[in-house]
Amino acid sequence: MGHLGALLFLLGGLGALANICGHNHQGHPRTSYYQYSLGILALCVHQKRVHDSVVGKLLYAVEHKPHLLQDHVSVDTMAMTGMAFSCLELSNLNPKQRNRINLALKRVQEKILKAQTPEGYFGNVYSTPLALQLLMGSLRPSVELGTACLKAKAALQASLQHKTFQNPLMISQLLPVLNQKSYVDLISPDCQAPRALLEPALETPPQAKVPKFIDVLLKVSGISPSYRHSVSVPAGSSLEDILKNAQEHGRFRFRTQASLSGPFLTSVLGRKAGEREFWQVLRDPDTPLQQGIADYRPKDGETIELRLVGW
Ligand code: B12
Repeated sequence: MGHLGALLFLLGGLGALANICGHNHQGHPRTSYYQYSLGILALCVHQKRVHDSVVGKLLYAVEHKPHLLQDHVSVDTMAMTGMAFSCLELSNLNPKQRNRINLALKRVQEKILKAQTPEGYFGNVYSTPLALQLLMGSLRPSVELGTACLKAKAALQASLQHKTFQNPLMISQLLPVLNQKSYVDLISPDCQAPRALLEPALETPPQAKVPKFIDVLLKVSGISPSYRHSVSVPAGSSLEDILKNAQEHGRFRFRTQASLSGPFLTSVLGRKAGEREFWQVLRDPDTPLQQGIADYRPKDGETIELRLVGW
């Protein structure tokens, strides 16, 4: 597995471990099922046993909460949950729960297979690496599974030609797949094995031309008064550059928080997202972006909406 993949996985795992036992009164974890699963997986690959009641909460969620996860992140969460179960199944750390783990794993796999798009992605392009990590390591291979994985891998390979993977965290989830590995293989890592890496994208030499400018309409909704303002920036600017430009030249204000995925938008026009709320980023008409503000580069004439929503 690539060092980057293992390192970012462990960093994320450490963060998630701190929250592993925290369930609130509504019965969901204080963080998310993604982080809850990541915590169990990180402990499991180090062969640390967690109490049956901790695993039991995740099993219960898979058994009884069909919509346990929000849309855009459900495949990622299913995949992480599945990897936690795969590790527990392989390591037999919670033998009393063996049958339930086995069934939950089957259910998670079926759900991910159902989420395959006509292009071949499981969920979206960025959830496909984690989904493939889970499915490729399945202890129950079948023709259906093999065909679905081949299709997904082909779709991923095609996306690599279009520089879809620029974000280090996303690359860290993809690299194990390119090496036919998954986080579960960290139970006994083979550090000497030759590694497949991503070829650095060919840089196009800078053009000595006058930069072309683009106009982007920035909208804020979910709070009042709402906001609409057109921003003119050099072509190729990121959405973060656009927000900075709007802040420097007008009444727009925003704040971010650094995360492993990049800057996470936390506050807009002085309104901080509260608990279980977030500033969603959309492109007109009503399409949530699949990238964060530092990675997404709007096109000329696009309308970008920042919408305060619950999750
Ligand atoms: C849970 C989750 C969310 C939750 C986070 C809240 C919470 N407290 O759990 C919510 C619903 C708020 C969310 C929002 C978004 N998310 Co999200 N999210 C995830 C998910 C499933 C797990 C992240 C996690 O817990 N990691 C483990 C912990 C230990 O690491 P961490 O670094 O501390 O995690 C924090 C950051 O990841 C941050 N975060 C979550 N999503 C995103 C996205 C971006 C771009 C950034 C910079 C930070 C960020 O919140 C996490 C919890 O505090 C990942 C899946 C994945 N494959 O990684 C997608 C994922 C990272 N999200 C994604 C996206 C696109 C978004 C949004 C941009 C969607 C949108 N159109 O608005 C927004 C972010 C907008 C903003 N305000 O900047 C993509 C990123 C793809 C890419 N190219 O980088 C992923 C991979 C999902 C996917 N398959 O499309 N997300």
